[in-house]
Amino acid sequence: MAKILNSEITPYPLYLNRRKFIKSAVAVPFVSSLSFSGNASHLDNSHTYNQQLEENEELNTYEEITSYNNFYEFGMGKSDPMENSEKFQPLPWSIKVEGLVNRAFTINLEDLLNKVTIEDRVYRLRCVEAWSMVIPWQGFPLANIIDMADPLSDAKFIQFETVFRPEEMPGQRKRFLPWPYVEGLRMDEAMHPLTILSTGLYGHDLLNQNGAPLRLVVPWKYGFKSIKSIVAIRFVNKQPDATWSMVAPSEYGFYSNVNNNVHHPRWSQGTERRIGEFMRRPTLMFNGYEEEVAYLYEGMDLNIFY
Ligand SMILES: Nc1nc2c(c(=O)[nH]1)N[C@H]1C(S)=C(S)[C@@H](COP(=O)(O)O)O[C@H]1N2
Ligand SMILES: [Mo]
Repeated sequence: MAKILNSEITPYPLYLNRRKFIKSAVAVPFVSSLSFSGNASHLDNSHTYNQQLEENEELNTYEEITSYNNFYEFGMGKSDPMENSEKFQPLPWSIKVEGLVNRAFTINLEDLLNKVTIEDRVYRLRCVEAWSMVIPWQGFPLANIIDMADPLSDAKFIQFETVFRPEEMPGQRKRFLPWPYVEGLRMDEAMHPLTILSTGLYGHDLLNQNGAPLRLVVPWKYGFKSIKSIVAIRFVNKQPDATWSMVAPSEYGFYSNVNNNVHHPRWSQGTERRIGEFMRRPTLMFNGYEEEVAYLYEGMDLNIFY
Protein backbone atom coordinates (compact mmCIF):
# COMPACT_ATOMS: atom_id res chain seq x y z
CA MET A 1 0.00 0.00 0.00
CA ALA A 2 1.34 3.33 -1.00
CA LYS A 3 0.50 5.93 1.59
CA ILE A 4 1.89 5.34 5.01
CA LEU A 5 0.86 7.83 7.61
CA ASN A 6 2.73 6.24 10.43
CA SER A 7 6.06 4.73 9.67
CA GLU A 8 6.71 3.71 13.23
CA ILE A 9 7.12 0.03 13.85
CA THR A 10 4.37 -1.22 16.08
CA PRO A 11 5.62 -4.02 18.24
CA TYR A 12 3.13 -6.68 17.42
CA PRO A 13 0.66 -7.67 20.03
CA LEU A 14 1.41 -6.30 23.39
CA TYR A 15 -2.25 -6.96 23.89
CA LEU A 16 -1.87 -10.68 23.56
CA ASN A 17 -1.36 -11.20 27.21
CA ARG A 18 -2.46 -14.78 27.42
CA ARG A 19 0.24 -17.36 27.14
CA LYS A 20 -1.25 -19.18 24.19
CA PHE A 21 -1.53 -15.91 22.31
CA ILE A 22 2.10 -15.18 22.86
CA LYS A 23 2.94 -18.65 21.75
CA SER A 24 1.16 -18.22 18.45
CA ALA A 25 2.42 -14.67 18.07
CA VAL A 26 6.04 -15.68 17.93
CA ALA A 27 5.27 -18.04 15.08
CA VAL A 28 4.14 -15.08 13.00
CA PRO A 29 6.56 -13.34 10.70
CA PHE A 30 7.09 -9.95 12.24
CA VAL A 31 5.40 -7.35 10.11
CA SER A 32 6.06 -3.66 10.38
CA SER A 33 2.96 -1.60 10.82
CA LEU A 34 1.73 0.00 7.66
CA SER A 35 -1.20 1.19 9.65
CA PHE A 36 -3.16 4.19 8.53
CA SER A 37 -3.90 5.07 12.09
CA GLY A 38 -2.00 8.16 13.01
CA ASN A 39 -2.05 7.33 16.68
CA ALA A 40 -0.28 4.84 18.83
CA SER A 41 -3.48 3.29 20.03
CA HIS A 42 -2.45 -0.18 18.96
CA LEU A 43 -0.46 -0.14 22.15
CA ASP A 44 -3.27 0.89 24.42
CA ASN A 45 -5.29 -2.09 25.48
CA SER A 46 -6.96 -0.59 28.51
CA HIS A 47 -10.32 -0.17 26.84
CA THR A 48 -10.45 -3.07 24.41
CA TYR A 49 -13.28 -5.49 24.21
CA ASN A 50 -11.30 -8.62 23.52
CA GLN A 51 -13.19 -11.79 23.98
CA GLN A 52 -11.61 -14.55 25.98
CA LEU A 53 -10.86 -17.57 23.90
CA GLU A 54 -11.31 -21.07 25.21
CA GLU A 55 -8.26 -22.86 26.55
CA ASN A 56 -8.00 -24.96 23.41
CA GLU A 57 -8.18 -22.07 20.96
CA GLU A 58 -5.25 -20.39 19.27
CA LEU A 59 -4.94 -17.60 16.78
CA ASN A 60 -4.86 -18.67 13.18
CA THR A 61 -1.60 -17.78 11.50
CA TYR A 62 -1.19 -14.71 9.33
CA GLU A 63 -0.60 -17.05 6.44
CA GLU A 64 -3.86 -18.95 6.98
CA ILE A 65 -5.87 -15.75 7.39
CA THR A 66 -4.48 -14.24 4.18
CA SER A 67 -4.51 -17.30 1.94
CA TYR A 68 -7.86 -19.00 2.68
CA ASN A 69 -10.50 -16.40 1.89
CA ASN A 70 -13.96 -15.78 0.56
CA PHE A 71 -14.13 -12.69 -1.64
CA TYR A 72 -16.13 -13.48 -4.76
CA GLU A 73 -15.10 -10.21 -6.40
CA PHE A 74 -11.80 -12.02 -6.98
CA GLY A 75 -13.19 -15.48 -7.74
CA MET A 76 -15.01 -18.29 -6.01
CA GLY A 77 -12.08 -20.44 -4.84
CA LYS A 78 -10.45 -19.99 -1.43
CA SER A 79 -7.07 -19.05 -2.93
CA ASP A 80 -8.55 -16.83 -5.68
CA PRO A 81 -8.66 -13.69 -3.50
CA MET A 82 -4.95 -14.02 -2.74
CA GLU A 83 -4.05 -14.89 -6.31
CA ASN A 84 -6.28 -12.45 -8.22
CA SER A 85 -6.27 -9.29 -6.14
CA GLU A 86 -2.86 -7.80 -6.82
CA LYS A 87 -4.28 -5.23 -9.28
CA PHE A 88 -6.70 -3.85 -6.74
CA GLN A 89 -5.79 -0.34 -5.50
CA PRO A 90 -7.16 0.24 -2.01
CA LEU A 91 -5.74 3.77 -1.78
CA PRO A 92 -6.84 6.47 -2.05
CA TRP A 93 -10.23 5.50 -0.63
CA SER A 94 -13.32 7.38 0.34
CA ILE A 95 -16.47 6.33 2.10
CA LYS A 96 -19.91 7.80 1.60
CA VAL A 97 -22.20 7.95 4.64
CA GLU A 98 -25.74 8.78 3.54
CA GLY A 99 -29.48 8.27 3.94
CA LEU A 100 -31.60 9.02 6.97
CA VAL A 101 -29.10 11.08 8.94
CA ASN A 102 -28.65 14.67 10.07
CA ARG A 103 -25.07 14.78 8.85
CA ALA A 104 -24.41 12.92 5.61
CA PHE A 105 -20.76 13.05 4.59
CA THR A 106 -18.14 11.66 2.28
CA ILE A 107 -14.80 11.18 3.90
CA ASN A 108 -11.34 10.17 2.87
CA LEU A 109 -10.16 7.11 4.76
CA GLU A 110 -7.12 8.88 6.19
CA ASP A 111 -9.30 11.69 7.54
CA LEU A 112 -11.71 9.18 9.00
CA LEU A 113 -8.91 7.33 10.76
CA ASN A 114 -7.73 10.54 12.35
CA LYS A 115 -11.09 10.76 14.09
CA VAL A 116 -11.17 7.29 15.62
CA THR A 117 -9.07 5.12 17.87
CA ILE A 118 -7.87 1.83 16.47
CA GLU A 119 -8.33 -1.04 18.90
CA ASP A 120 -7.32 -4.69 18.92
CA ARG A 121 -10.05 -7.31 18.81
CA VAL A 122 -9.44 -11.02 18.76
CA TYR A 123 -12.57 -12.58 17.24
CA ARG A 124 -13.72 -15.93 15.95
CA LEU A 125 -14.89 -15.82 12.35
CA ARG A 126 -17.39 -18.57 11.51
CA CYS A 127 -18.14 -19.03 7.82
CA VAL A 128 -21.57 -20.31 6.85
CA GLU A 129 -19.74 -23.11 5.02
CA ALA A 130 -18.81 -24.48 8.47
CA TRP A 131 -15.16 -23.56 8.74
CA SER A 132 -13.77 -21.02 11.17
CA MET A 133 -10.70 -19.03 12.18
CA VAL A 134 -9.54 -16.88 15.07
CA ILE A 135 -8.30 -13.50 13.86
CA PRO A 136 -6.59 -10.62 15.68
CA TRP A 137 -8.18 -7.59 14.01
CA GLN A 138 -7.43 -3.91 14.30
CA GLY A 139 -10.41 -1.63 13.93
CA PHE A 140 -12.84 0.78 15.54
CA PRO A 141 -16.47 0.52 16.56
CA LEU A 142 -18.97 1.06 13.77
CA ALA A 143 -20.86 3.07 16.42
CA ASN A 144 -18.26 5.84 15.92
CA ILE A 145 -19.50 6.43 12.38
CA ILE A 146 -23.11 6.22 13.47
CA ASP A 147 -22.42 8.96 16.02
CA MET A 148 -20.75 11.14 13.38
CA ALA A 149 -23.74 10.74 11.06
CA ASP A 150 -26.36 11.41 13.75
CA PRO A 151 -29.16 9.20 12.38
CA LEU A 152 -32.77 10.33 12.24
CA SER A 153 -35.23 8.42 14.40
CA ASP A 154 -36.65 6.54 11.42
CA ALA A 155 -33.25 5.08 10.50
CA LYS A 156 -33.82 1.46 11.54
CA PHE A 157 -31.21 -0.40 9.50
CA ILE A 158 -27.88 0.25 7.81
CA GLN A 159 -26.89 -1.04 4.40
CA PHE A 160 -23.24 -1.44 3.40
CA GLU A 161 -21.91 -1.57 -0.14
CA THR A 162 -18.66 -2.92 -1.56
CA VAL A 163 -16.74 -1.07 -4.24
CA PHE A 164 -17.58 -1.91 -7.88
CA ARG A 165 -14.42 -2.00 -10.00
CA PRO A 166 -14.62 -4.75 -12.60
CA GLU A 167 -11.28 -3.62 -14.11
CA GLU A 168 -9.56 -4.49 -10.84
CA MET A 169 -11.85 -7.23 -9.59
CA PRO A 170 -12.02 -10.09 -12.09
CA GLY A 171 -14.93 -11.79 -10.30
CA GLN A 172 -17.06 -8.72 -10.99
CA ARG A 173 -16.65 -9.37 -14.71
CA LYS A 174 -18.59 -12.62 -14.15
CA ARG A 175 -22.06 -13.13 -12.77
CA PHE A 176 -21.21 -15.11 -9.66
CA LEU A 177 -23.32 -12.68 -7.69
CA PRO A 178 -25.24 -9.48 -8.40
CA TRP A 179 -22.71 -6.66 -7.97
CA PRO A 180 -21.98 -4.66 -5.99
CA TYR A 181 -22.05 -6.90 -2.93
CA VAL A 182 -24.32 -5.42 -0.26
CA GLU A 183 -25.04 -6.30 3.36
CA GLY A 184 -27.11 -4.94 6.20
CA LEU A 185 -27.53 -4.74 9.95
CA ARG A 186 -30.36 -3.64 12.21
CA MET A 187 -29.47 -0.41 14.01
CA ASP A 188 -28.98 -2.03 17.43
CA GLU A 189 -26.69 -4.68 15.90
CA ALA A 190 -24.75 -1.95 14.15
CA MET A 191 -24.40 0.03 17.41
CA HIS A 192 -23.25 -3.02 19.39
CA PRO A 193 -19.72 -2.61 20.76
CA LEU A 194 -18.60 -5.93 19.24
CA THR A 195 -19.34 -4.62 15.73
CA ILE A 196 -16.27 -3.05 14.20
CA LEU A 197 -14.91 -1.67 10.99
CA SER A 198 -11.49 -3.21 10.53
CA THR A 199 -8.45 -1.72 8.84
CA GLY A 200 -5.90 -4.38 9.67
CA LEU A 201 -4.98 -7.67 11.25
CA TYR A 202 -1.89 -8.89 13.03
CA GLY A 203 -0.71 -5.27 13.16
CA HIS A 204 -0.57 -5.08 9.37
CA ASP A 205 -2.89 -3.17 7.05
CA LEU A 206 -5.56 -5.39 5.54
CA LEU A 207 -4.36 -7.13 2.43
CA ASN A 208 -6.64 -6.93 -0.58
CA GLN A 209 -7.92 -10.47 -0.03
CA ASN A 210 -9.17 -9.57 3.45
CA GLY A 211 -11.16 -6.53 2.30
CA ALA A 212 -8.71 -3.65 2.13
CA PRO A 213 -8.81 -0.95 3.11
CA LEU A 214 -11.94 -1.10 5.30
CA ARG A 215 -14.31 -3.98 6.06
CA LEU A 216 -16.98 -4.83 8.56
CA VAL A 217 -16.53 -7.52 11.23
CA VAL A 218 -19.60 -8.82 13.08
CA PRO A 219 -18.28 -11.79 15.04
CA TRP A 220 -21.55 -13.42 16.11
CA LYS A 221 -22.86 -13.67 12.55
CA TYR A 222 -21.81 -15.89 9.68
CA GLY A 223 -18.81 -14.51 7.82
CA PHE A 224 -20.72 -13.28 4.79
CA LYS A 225 -22.21 -10.44 6.88
CA SER A 226 -18.67 -9.08 7.30
CA ILE A 227 -18.64 -7.19 4.02
CA LYS A 228 -15.31 -6.14 2.53
CA SER A 229 -13.90 -3.04 0.81
CA ILE A 230 -16.78 -0.79 1.85
CA VAL A 231 -17.51 2.41 -0.07
CA ALA A 232 -21.01 3.27 1.18
CA ILE A 233 -22.82 3.15 4.52
CA ARG A 234 -26.50 3.94 4.07
CA PHE A 235 -29.09 4.55 6.79
CA VAL A 236 -32.54 3.26 5.79
CA ASN A 237 -35.93 2.65 7.35
CA LYS A 238 -36.59 -0.87 6.05
CA GLN A 239 -34.62 -4.11 6.11
CA PRO A 240 -32.20 -3.59 3.22
CA ASP A 241 -31.15 -6.02 0.52
CA ALA A 242 -28.23 -8.26 1.45
CA THR A 243 -26.49 -10.16 -1.32
CA TRP A 244 -26.73 -13.75 -0.08
CA SER A 245 -30.27 -13.47 1.22
CA MET A 246 -31.31 -12.01 -2.13
CA VAL A 247 -29.62 -14.80 -4.06
CA ALA A 248 -30.88 -17.71 -1.89
CA PRO A 249 -33.37 -16.51 0.73
CA SER A 250 -34.19 -19.99 1.99
CA GLU A 251 -30.51 -20.66 2.74
CA TYR A 252 -29.32 -17.30 4.02
CA GLY A 253 -31.56 -15.10 6.10
CA PHE A 254 -31.05 -11.44 6.82
CA TYR A 255 -29.98 -12.03 10.42
CA SER A 256 -27.57 -14.91 9.79
CA ASN A 257 -26.62 -15.27 13.42
CA VAL A 258 -24.35 -18.22 14.03
CA ASN A 259 -26.80 -20.78 15.41
CA ASN A 260 -25.91 -24.40 16.01
CA ASN A 261 -29.63 -25.32 16.20
CA VAL A 262 -30.77 -23.83 12.91
CA HIS A 263 -29.21 -25.75 10.08
CA HIS A 264 -28.49 -24.78 6.54
CA PRO A 265 -30.84 -26.76 4.25
CA ARG A 266 -27.85 -28.60 2.75
CA TRP A 267 -25.56 -29.07 5.78
CA SER A 268 -25.44 -28.97 9.56
CA GLN A 269 -24.33 -25.89 11.44
CA GLY A 270 -23.69 -27.94 14.58
CA THR A 271 -19.95 -28.30 14.09
CA GLU A 272 -17.17 -26.51 12.29
CA ARG A 273 -13.65 -27.11 11.03
CA ARG A 274 -11.18 -24.65 12.47
CA ILE A 275 -8.69 -23.95 9.69
CA GLY A 276 -5.43 -25.67 10.62
CA GLU A 277 -7.12 -28.37 12.70
CA PHE A 278 -8.14 -31.89 11.89
CA MET A 279 -10.96 -32.62 14.33
CA ARG A 280 -14.20 -30.69 14.05
CA ARG A 281 -15.31 -28.44 16.89
CA PRO A 282 -18.84 -27.87 18.14
CA THR A 283 -20.21 -24.56 16.92
CA LEU A 284 -21.15 -22.26 19.78
CA MET A 285 -24.42 -20.34 19.92
CA PHE A 286 -23.86 -16.86 18.49
CA ASN A 287 -20.33 -18.06 17.74
CA GLY A 288 -19.51 -17.90 21.45
CA TYR A 289 -20.76 -14.33 21.95
CA GLU A 290 -24.11 -15.31 23.42
CA GLU A 291 -23.65 -13.42 26.68
CA GLU A 292 -22.92 -10.23 24.79
CA VAL A 293 -25.58 -10.38 22.09
CA ALA A 294 -28.45 -12.72 22.97
CA TYR A 295 -30.52 -9.81 24.33
CA LEU A 296 -30.71 -8.32 20.84
CA TYR A 297 -32.94 -11.19 19.75
CA GLU A 298 -35.11 -11.70 22.81
CA GLY A 299 -38.62 -12.67 21.82
CA MET A 300 -37.65 -13.42 18.21
CA ASP A 301 -38.12 -16.93 16.82
CA LEU A 302 -34.66 -17.67 15.45
CA ASN A 303 -36.08 -20.45 13.27
CA ILE A 304 -37.97 -17.77 11.38
CA PHE A 305 -35.44 -14.95 11.68
CA TYR A 306 -32.40 -17.01 10.70
N1 LIG B 1 -17.60 -7.87 -0.72
C1 LIG B 1 -17.52 -9.10 -0.20
N2 LIG B 1 -17.43 -9.25 1.13
C2 LIG B 1 -17.33 -10.50 1.68
C3 LIG B 1 -17.38 -11.65 0.86
C4 LIG B 1 -17.48 -11.46 -0.56
O1 LIG B 1 -17.52 -12.41 -1.36
N3 LIG B 1 -17.54 -10.18 -1.05
N4 LIG B 1 -17.31 -12.91 1.44
C5 LIG B 1 -17.78 -13.00 2.83
C6 LIG B 1 -17.57 -14.31 3.43
S1 LIG B 1 -18.58 -15.57 2.88
C7 LIG B 1 -16.69 -14.52 4.46
S2 LIG B 1 -16.60 -16.02 5.26
C8 LIG B 1 -15.77 -13.43 4.90
C9 LIG B 1 -14.34 -13.95 4.86
O2 LIG B 1 -13.44 -12.99 5.35
P1 LIG B 1 -11.87 -13.31 5.31
O3 LIG B 1 -11.57 -13.79 3.93
O4 LIG B 1 -11.19 -12.01 5.64
O5 LIG B 1 -11.64 -14.37 6.33
O6 LIG B 1 -15.85 -12.28 4.07
C10 LIG B 1 -17.18 -11.90 3.72
N5 LIG B 1 -17.19 -10.63 3.04
MO1 LIG C 1 -18.45 -17.22 4.47
